[in-house]
Amino acid sequence: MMRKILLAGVAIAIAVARTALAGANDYAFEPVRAEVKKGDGVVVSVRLKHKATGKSVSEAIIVQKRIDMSPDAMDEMVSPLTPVQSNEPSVYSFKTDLSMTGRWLLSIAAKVQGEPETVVGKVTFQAR
Ligand SMILES: [Cu+2]
Repeated sequence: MMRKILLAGVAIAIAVARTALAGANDYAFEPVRAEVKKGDGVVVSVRLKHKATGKSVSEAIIVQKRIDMSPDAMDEMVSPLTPVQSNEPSVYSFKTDLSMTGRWLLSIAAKVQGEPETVVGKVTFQAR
């Protein structure tokens, strides 16, 4: 009897731990195309995915965004981002000016339905 109660307690503890682990890390932003043309009015697009299921996540609300050349040691080289309409609901697109060839890092934070934590992503784009 005691043993059964103990086992039930362990099972509950594991279930609670699993729930706590599920969170913002279950999601990932991926580039739609990691290579873009250098220039003004370039569109960069990322797709939001639920890692475990591989399903695309739509209707996320982008709460923060920044693109800079930190991968090429130019953190101060920042460009503004303007959201633009994308062809797919799970693709989030932004118009920006990539004035220099090299690597640009898009840092993005989003609110996903049913997920209390803010989902963050870092996606590198190569401007050519
Ligand atoms: Cu630069």
